[in-house]
Amino acid sequence: MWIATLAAPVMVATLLLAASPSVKANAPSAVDAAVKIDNFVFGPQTLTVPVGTTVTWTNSDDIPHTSVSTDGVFKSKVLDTDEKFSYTFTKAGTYAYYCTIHPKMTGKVVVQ
Ligand SMILES: [Cu+2]
Repeated sequence: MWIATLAAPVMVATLLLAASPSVKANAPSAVDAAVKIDNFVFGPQTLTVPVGTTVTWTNSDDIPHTSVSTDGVFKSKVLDTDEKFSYTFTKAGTYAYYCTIHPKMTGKVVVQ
């Protein structure tokens, strides 16, 4: 009796924990994803998304950055703090990009 009372909430918690990742995995294809620019880093550095996803870069840094495709597929303007740039990926592939102001800042979008 005592054990059953204790076990019930634990079981509920376990079920909730087990359920949350599968809920995400079963959700319809994402239509948007985000890259945050902060402290001279694109995060996540590699973003994997389904075809048709709109990716939005947000500059959370206090200095300007850009997001420019290495292959010329997309090119943001200079983004000041809190400015955003979006691009919709309609073809599968790997899209490397960098910040033209700080070329050592690089990132990648993998479209599947
Ligand atoms: Cu930069």
